[in-house]
Amino acid sequence: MLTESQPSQTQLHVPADSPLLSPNFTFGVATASFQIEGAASERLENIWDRFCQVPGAIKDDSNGLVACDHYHLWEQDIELIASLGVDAYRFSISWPRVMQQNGQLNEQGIRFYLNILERLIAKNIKPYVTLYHWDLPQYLEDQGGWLNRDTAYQFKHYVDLVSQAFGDRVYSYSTLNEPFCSAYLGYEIGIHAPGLKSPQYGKKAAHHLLLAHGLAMQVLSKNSPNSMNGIVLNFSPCHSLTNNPQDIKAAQLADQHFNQWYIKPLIEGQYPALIDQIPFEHKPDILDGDMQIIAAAMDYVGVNYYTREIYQTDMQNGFEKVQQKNLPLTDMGWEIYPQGLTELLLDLHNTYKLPPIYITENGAAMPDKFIDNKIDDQERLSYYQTHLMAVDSAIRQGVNIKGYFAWSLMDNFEWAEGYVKRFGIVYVDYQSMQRTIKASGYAYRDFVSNRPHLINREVV
Ligand code: GCO
Repeated sequence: MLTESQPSQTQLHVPADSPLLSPNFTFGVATASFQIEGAASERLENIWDRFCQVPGAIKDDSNGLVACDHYHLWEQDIELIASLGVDAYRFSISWPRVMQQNGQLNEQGIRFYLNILERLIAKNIKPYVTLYHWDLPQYLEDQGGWLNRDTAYQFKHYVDLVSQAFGDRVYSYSTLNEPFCSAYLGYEIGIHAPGLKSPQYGKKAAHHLLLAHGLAMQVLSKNSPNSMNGIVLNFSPCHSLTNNPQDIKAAQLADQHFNQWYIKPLIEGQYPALIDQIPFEHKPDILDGDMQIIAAAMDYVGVNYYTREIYQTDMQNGFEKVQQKNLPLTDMGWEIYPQGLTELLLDLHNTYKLPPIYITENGAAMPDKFIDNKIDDQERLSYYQTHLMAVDSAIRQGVNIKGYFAWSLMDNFEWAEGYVKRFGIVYVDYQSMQRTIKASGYAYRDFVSNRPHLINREVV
């Protein structure tokens, strides 16, 4: 099913002394359950199944019922991952696939992931498992979802059972992927599932997500003490449109809301000072002991980076996002701004006492053209080139970064954007389900496969 059609292409390259070439630096590819698996009838309904039924919620009116059909094609997909020569594969567990509504494991769902874990290990690919990439079982949403504190305890229970079932097969666990997106996009502005919209909801949902993370960390340190356990956060550096103090303040405020609100409690056990300024009705319900639970020690922090944002002052909310014209954009309309990744990593390093960092997602949607059985995605390739150099630069300036994952292994269901936006380094034909490696995928393969320690090993 995989077409062999390598386009002529540019390569990815870094200087010979680049820290990215160290044998200890991990390269991987990433996916998420709802975005690729399909086979919806073999699991419980989740909040994205329901959200996809809301007219207008998904740009192309699509859903995750089939997606990339990875549930049935997982064996060839692991062959594909192995053929790229990567060290690691980051994927997520679908909570509604492995749990039943009665709180017991769904053995068939567990088997699916055990097969994947065992195959990856057999192929010497490290499994990086995300435990929550946004697909909450719908029955829990019916009980309030992330606005209900009990959901955090339900998550703990689910993590307890799956981590026991997976035993020592998992190299690394992330509790949550991007709690900002779950909380803000899902409960505050409603452009993601479950589609609730209230300024009062975002930070309440966020608190329960962070609590769920902390509770899960307790379970993981008991059930899986040898895996590397942490969380994955998304960040966009917030820049001000002008040097005017009002705009600078606006950008700082946005940064507190969208970036610091998540990392600070995890590392320092407290929310940013902003918590004293927001209206009482917007504040989370923090019980005694919550902040200690949230600030559990982590083995690593995952950083997802795509772009920066630009803000100006606004009388109502204090800040307003500015869409600048004439900037280089991806197909998502996101500015291509690699220096933002270096800046972000240095900022995090200078502000917090962090465990090692992994870049758990970075990549770009581009308007791919399938011509002569080839996808010559030079723009995506150049995005990877410049962002790898941004990571190189941050490491040279002292940031402890241990790995990099391309988002994404293959084109998939891009949430509210449906299937129109393509992030893969592998192209997916959604009719035939055929996978075709893009020029960027070949370049990534050649880059990771030709690292000096691998070449030397072959020679010996
Ligand atoms: C994310 C998501 C991915 C998206 C990607 C592009 O963690 O934001 O993990 O699911 O597809 O970010 O928007």
